[in-house]
Amino acid sequence: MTTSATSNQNLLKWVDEMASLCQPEKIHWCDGSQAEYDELFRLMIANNTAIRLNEEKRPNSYLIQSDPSDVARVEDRTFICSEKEIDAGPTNNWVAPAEMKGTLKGIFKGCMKGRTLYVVPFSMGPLGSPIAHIGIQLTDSAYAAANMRIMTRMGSKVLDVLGDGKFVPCMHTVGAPLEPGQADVPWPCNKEKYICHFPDTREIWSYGSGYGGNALLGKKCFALRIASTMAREEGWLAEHMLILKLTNPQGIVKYVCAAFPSACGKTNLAMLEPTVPGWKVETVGDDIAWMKFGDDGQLYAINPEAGFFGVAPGTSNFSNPNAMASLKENSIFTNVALTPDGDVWWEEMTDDKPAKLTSWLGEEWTPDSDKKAAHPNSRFTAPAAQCPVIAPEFEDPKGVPISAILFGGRRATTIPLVNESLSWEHGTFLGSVMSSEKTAAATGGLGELRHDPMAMLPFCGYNMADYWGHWLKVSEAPGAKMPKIYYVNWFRKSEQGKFLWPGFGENSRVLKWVFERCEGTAKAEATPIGNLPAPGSLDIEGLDIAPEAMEELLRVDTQAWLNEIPGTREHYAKFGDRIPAKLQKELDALEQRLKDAN
Ligand code: O2Y
Ligand code: MN
Repeated sequence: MTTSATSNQNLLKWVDEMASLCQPEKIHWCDGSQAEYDELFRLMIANNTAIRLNEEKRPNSYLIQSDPSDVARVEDRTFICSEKEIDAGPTNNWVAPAEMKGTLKGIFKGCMKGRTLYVVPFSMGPLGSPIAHIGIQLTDSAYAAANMRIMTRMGSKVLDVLGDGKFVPCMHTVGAPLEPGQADVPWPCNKEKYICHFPDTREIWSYGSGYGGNALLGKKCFALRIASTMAREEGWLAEHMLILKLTNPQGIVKYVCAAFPSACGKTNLAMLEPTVPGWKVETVGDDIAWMKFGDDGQLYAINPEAGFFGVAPGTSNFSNPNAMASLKENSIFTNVALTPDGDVWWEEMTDDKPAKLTSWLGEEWTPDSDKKAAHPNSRFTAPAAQCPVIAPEFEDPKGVPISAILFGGRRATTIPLVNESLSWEHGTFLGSVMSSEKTAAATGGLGELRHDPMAMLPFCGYNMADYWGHWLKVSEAPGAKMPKIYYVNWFRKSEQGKFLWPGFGENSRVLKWVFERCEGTAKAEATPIGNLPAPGSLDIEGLDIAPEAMEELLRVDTQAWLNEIPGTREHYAKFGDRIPAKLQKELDALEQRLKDAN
C-alpha cells in the first residue's frame, strides 16, 4: 500500500468507501513517475499480459493482446443513467440511477479481490488550464493505469492542482476477482459488461472490460459523455473533434476543429502533410476538443488528452508518417501482430507483408493466412509530445481560438467534397444530419450507413436533440464570435466504385479553401445545400485529377439530396418534440431550396 499525497477529504473518503466495496489486496496511489510505469510493465510481463518489444527497434515499448472477446467499445452495454429517461434520449441506453447503482454495488462487491487498486489522478487538459478538468480513476487494471499515464496528465502533480477541489470519480474494474491461490489470466475481464455514466452526479462506473474506451475512463466516458453534460450546464462545448493548426505561406495562423465518426481518418487529418507549397499543418489534438469562450468572444479549444490512442491498421509511412514517428518509442500496442525480431506489424503498415508473424491471436501467421494479422480495431497508445508536428500550443492552458469547424463522414455518394454552411444554425443542422458508413471501432456490422450527428452518437451524455439545442444556444452568448462550419467528404466514389479524391495530404487543398474563406479571400458559389467553391477557387494546381472527377466531387445532386429528406425527417422524428424548432426550419428550408432548384 502506498500512501496518498492528498488531504482532499472527499477524495480520501471516496477511495476508502470504494476500497471497502471492491476489497482489493493492495492500494497504490499512482505518482505518474517513469519508475512506476516500469514497475507496472514488470508486473504485466510477469503475468504474461505484456511483452517488451525489441529495444533497438521499438525502445521502451510493449505489446499486449487482449482477450478476443474484449476488443472494442461496447455501445450496447453503455448506459446514461440520468434521473429521467427522456434526458438520456432515444440514442442512449438508459437505466434509472438508483436501479443501476444497485446493480453496480452488487457486482463491484469484492470485484478486486486478489488485485491491486490503482488510484489514478488525471487532468484532462494542461494542468491548471481554466478549460481543463480533473478526474480520479480507481482501477484494478495495470494496463489501464499505464495507458492513462500516456493518454492524460497523470500522477501526484494532479493532486497538487486539485487541492480540495472537485473531481470526476471514475470507477473501473475488469470484474475478475482472484480467489487465494487462483492463477491469473493474461487479460482478465468479465463477459458481463457495464459502462455507466451518471450525468446528474458526474460519476462513471465501468465493469468487465479492460479495453480502450471502456477502460481508459478519461477518454470517451469523461471527456465526451460526462463533459458534454458539464458543458451544457456551464455554456461550453465538449466535442469529438480533432484540432489542427494551419499556417499559410505568409505566416498567418488559423485553428480548425473537425468531427468525423470513429476511424474515418481523423488522426490522419490531424497530422496531415500538406501538398500545397508553403502551407503548414500542426497537430493540437486528434480526437477530442473542449471549447470555452475567451474574453474576446471566440471559442478557445484545448485537447484534453496527452496521447494518441490510434487505430493501427492502415497507419503507415504513406498514410500518416507523423503518426508512425509518434509511435516509434515509449508506446503501447494492443492487438497488433508480433514480428520474429520483436517488433510490431499491422495490415497496410508496409507495402510488403512480412513472411511470418505471430498474429494478435497468438497464432502463426503468413501472407497466405485467411485471418488478419492484427485486429481491425488494434491500437497504438503514443505520447502526443512525440508527434513531429505537435503544435507548441498543445501545452497552452489558454487553448487556441477556433476559426472553423468541419463535419464529415464516409459517404460514397451525394455529399460534395466541401460545403460551407450558410450560418451557425445551418451548420448545426448539417452536423445534426451527418451520416457515415460504419467502421470497426464499435461492435456491429461494417459498411452500413448510420446517422452520426456531430460524430457524437455514441458519446453524447444526454438527449441528442437537447445537445443540438445547446449548440444553437451557445451562439447566443453575448459577444459570441462563432466559427464557420463546413461539411466535407473525402470518400465520394465514381460510378465504377473508385474514390474520386486522392485524400491524405491533398486534403490540405480543402483546408486552404476553408482558411481563405475565413480570411475572406476565396470565392464561393451559392447552391441549395450551401456555399461550394467557385470555379477556380479550390487550388488543384499540380494535382493529377480529371476535370470530370472534380466536377463530380463538387456536383450538387439535388435529386439525391431530396431523396434523403424523408430519412432525415425519420431521423428527427425519433426525438419527437425535443427537436429545436430552428433545426426543423432549416430542414424545411433545405427541402424548399432543393425543390426550387430541381
Ligand atoms: O475501441 C475503442 O475502445 C477505442 S475507440 C476510439 C479510440 C480512439 C479515438 N477514437 C475512438 C472512437 O471510437 O471514436
Ligand atoms: Mn474518437
